[in-house]
Amino acid sequence: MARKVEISRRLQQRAERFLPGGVNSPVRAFRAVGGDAPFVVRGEGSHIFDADGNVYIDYVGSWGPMILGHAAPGVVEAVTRAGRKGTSFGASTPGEADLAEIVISAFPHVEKVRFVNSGTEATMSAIRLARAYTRRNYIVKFEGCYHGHADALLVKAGSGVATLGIPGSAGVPEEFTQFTLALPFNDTDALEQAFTKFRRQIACVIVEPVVGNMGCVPPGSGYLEALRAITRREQSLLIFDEVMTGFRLAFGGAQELYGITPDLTTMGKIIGGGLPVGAYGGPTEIMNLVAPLGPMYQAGTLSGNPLAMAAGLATLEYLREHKQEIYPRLERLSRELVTGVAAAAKQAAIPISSNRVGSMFTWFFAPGPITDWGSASKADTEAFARFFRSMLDAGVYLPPSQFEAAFLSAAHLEEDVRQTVEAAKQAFQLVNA
Ligand code: HOZ
Repeated sequence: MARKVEISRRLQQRAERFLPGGVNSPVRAFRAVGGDAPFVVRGEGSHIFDADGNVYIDYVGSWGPMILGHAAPGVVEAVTRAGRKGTSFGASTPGEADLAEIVISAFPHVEKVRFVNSGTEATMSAIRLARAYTRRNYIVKFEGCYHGHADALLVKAGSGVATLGIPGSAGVPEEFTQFTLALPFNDTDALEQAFTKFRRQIACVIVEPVVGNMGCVPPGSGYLEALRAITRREQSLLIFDEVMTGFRLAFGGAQELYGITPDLTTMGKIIGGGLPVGAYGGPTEIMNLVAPLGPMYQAGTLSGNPLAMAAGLATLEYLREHKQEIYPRLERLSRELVTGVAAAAKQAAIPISSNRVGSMFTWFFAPGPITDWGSASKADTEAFARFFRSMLDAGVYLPPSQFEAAFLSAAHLEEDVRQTVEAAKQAFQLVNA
C-alpha cells in the first residue's frame, strides 16, 4: 500500500530553496534509495510520525542515540526542567561532572573525559591528543569506518561517503591526509606491514570496534585482541570509536563486550540522549595534556551544554538502573527480528547476509560473508533500495542506505518485530519482481 507523501514532498521542495539538497546531513535526502523522504513531526517509543500522517516502526533511532525510544518520559522531563533554568551559559554547570562521573563508571580505563558537541569533534580531538602524547604524525584508520567529517578522517570513509559512492570529499587538500593510512578492516597482516613501514611514526590506530558505518560489520575472532597487542608493542595509542557502540552493545560498550581496554575512547549519540553531545576520554596521564592543563588545545562554546548534559544523564541513569533487563531484551528481540527477516529472504530465494551484534544490525544484499569494505561494497544496492522502499510503504523505517547499521530500542515490542517480519515477506516479493 502506497503511503501518503504530498505534504512531505512540499516540505522537501521548500527546504531545497534554503538548504543544500533540502537537508542538514546528506543521507536524509534519500539519494541512494529514491522515493520521498518523510518529514518527521513526532516520535513516541518505537514509532515516528510524518507530516502526512504516516506512522513507521523506527529502526534508525536518530542513527543510534534513541536507545530508550522516542520521547522517553524521564529524558523529556529532565530536558524541560533544565531548559527552564536557562539554555546555555558558556560557563561551568554542575551537570557536567554528573555526566562525566557516570561515563567514567561505564568505561574503567577512562579517568577523565572532555565533552564536545558531536562524534566528529570527539574523534578529531582524540587524534590530536594521540599525536600530542606520542609526538608522532601518522594515524591508521580502516576502510569503511567513519569517524566524522574532519579532513584527515575522510579517507576511504563509510557512512554518507560510502552511500554516495564517492572516494572522499572535495575541498580536502592531499597534504591534509598525507599522514592518514587507510587499511582493510579485519586484516591484521595489513596493520603489521604498516607498522613495519612507518616504524615509530604511527601515533594511533582508530577503529569502530564493531563497525556501523559500512553497515554492521563485527570484528573477526581475535582481531581486537591483535589491534591491542600490536599497538601496545609499538607504543602507539589504540582509540576505540564507541560513538555508535558505547552504551549500545553493553553499558560499557564494545570494550566491555569484547574485554579489550583501549587507550582512548570516543563517544557520542547515546551519551547525549538525543541532544548533541560527543566526548573523548582516557587515563589521567593522557587527558592531562588537554588545555587548560596541557598544551593540546580544544574548546567549544556549547560544550557541556546544560540541556544536553541533562538528557545524557537521564538516559545513562535509566540504562544503568535497568541494564540487567534492557541489554538481554535488546539481544533477544534483535535476534528474533534479524533471523525472522533472514528466513523470509531465504524463503523468497534472495541471497542476503545478516550481520548483527546486540541491537546493531544490517541485512546486506549479498551472499556474504561481509567482513570488510571490500565485501560490503559488493552488495546489490539496487535490490536494497527496492526492499527499503517497500518496507517504508509498509510502515517500517530502515536506514536509507545499505551502508548504515539499523538499531532496535528498548521501546520496541514483540509486535513491532512481528509486523516488520511480515512486511519483509512482502518486500522480498517486490525485490524479485
Ligand atoms: N552514520 C552516520 C553517523 N554516524 C549517519 C548520520 C548522518 O550522516 O547523518
